Amino acid sequence: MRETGCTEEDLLSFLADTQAKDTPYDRILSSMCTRPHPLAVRVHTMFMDTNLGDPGLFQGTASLEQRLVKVLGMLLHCREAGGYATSGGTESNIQALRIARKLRKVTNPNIIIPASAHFSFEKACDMLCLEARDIPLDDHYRADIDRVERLIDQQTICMVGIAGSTEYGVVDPLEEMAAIADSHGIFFHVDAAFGGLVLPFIDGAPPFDFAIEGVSSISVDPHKMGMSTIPVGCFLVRDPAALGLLNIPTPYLTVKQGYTLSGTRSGGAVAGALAVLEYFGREGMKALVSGCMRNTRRLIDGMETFGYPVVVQPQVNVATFRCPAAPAGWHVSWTRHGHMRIVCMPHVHRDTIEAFLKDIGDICA
Ligand code: 0PR
Repeated sequence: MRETGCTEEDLLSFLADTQAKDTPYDRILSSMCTRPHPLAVRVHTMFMDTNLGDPGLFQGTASLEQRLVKVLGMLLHCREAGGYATSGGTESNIQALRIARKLRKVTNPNIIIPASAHFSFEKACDMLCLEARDIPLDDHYRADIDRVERLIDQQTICMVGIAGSTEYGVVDPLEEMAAIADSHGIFFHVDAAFGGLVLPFIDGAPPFDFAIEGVSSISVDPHKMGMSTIPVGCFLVRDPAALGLLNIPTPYLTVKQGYTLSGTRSGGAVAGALAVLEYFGREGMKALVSGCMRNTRRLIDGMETFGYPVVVQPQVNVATFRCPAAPAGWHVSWTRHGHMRIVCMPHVHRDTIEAFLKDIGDICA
């Protein structure tokens, strides 16, 4: 550390120069995050000094968190769901597995999980000493329902399904999976970190949430399609009492026990997330999602015109292509199977898609 501090002017100039090295969102086609809504930024600033880790001190902000849980619980068809604002899908997925582990005490616990699952589950299994049993995928990159049952045994504590997979944007056969989990009395967690704020706004989308009877818990992230600031996810459980399984004593805080994984947590992004959802309402979210889905379809049409077929028809705004290389200056990502992957987030406007397609066309020419 410097002995004497530098001037604010020098510091801000250094920070601005450094920030200029970041890739601007206009060129990012690989991210599930996006530029936050201006309202989220404003509200985040308003609440940035609050600490939800000690909710008795910030009762107003804590009530906003509970309101966020209520809004998302109702959207996902469980008015009575319990939950809290996490740092994102990773924390929510870890918490789901912690609950499942406490519900069924066995000596060598395993979980049944689609091979397409997000890598956060690998972290969770490592931390919780769980064996992960992969469900092979079908031709549509979804969990192959015919291969689920045989993976289950007496040591299985949880099954996971994905609503809007990270790489291919597809939804697992969740109703069938839930029925199997239910028939074995197994906790069933749906990772809707991405799809949870997309699927409710698409007409004809498959059921994925608490409307399916066997669904025990859900991860849904406002910091993805909810246009909030980072970090805010939400972990929801059908039975609020399940959260109590995670309680540990917090003797010197304003509340005497807590179930969250993180300790200190800013209320900034949480209040911002709620603000965006209230400001948009279902209509606004539907308009946002429709735009992203329209752009996804335009991208697919355009890519196919150039002879780069879509790998699988996505159910959310994530498209994958059999295409060997991206034009210079664009950030796409590549799936573990070597397919080009583009996420049509709100910052990826129609103009952006057209500019990308033009550059792809120039490569072809
Ligand atoms: N579950 C699913 C289905 C996800 O897609 C992700 C993240 C998670 C859980 C974990 O969420 P958190 O990262 O909030 O803990 N999916 C993206 C991914 O890993 C996250 C991301 C976002 C990656 C922006 C890169 C990026 O630039 O691909």
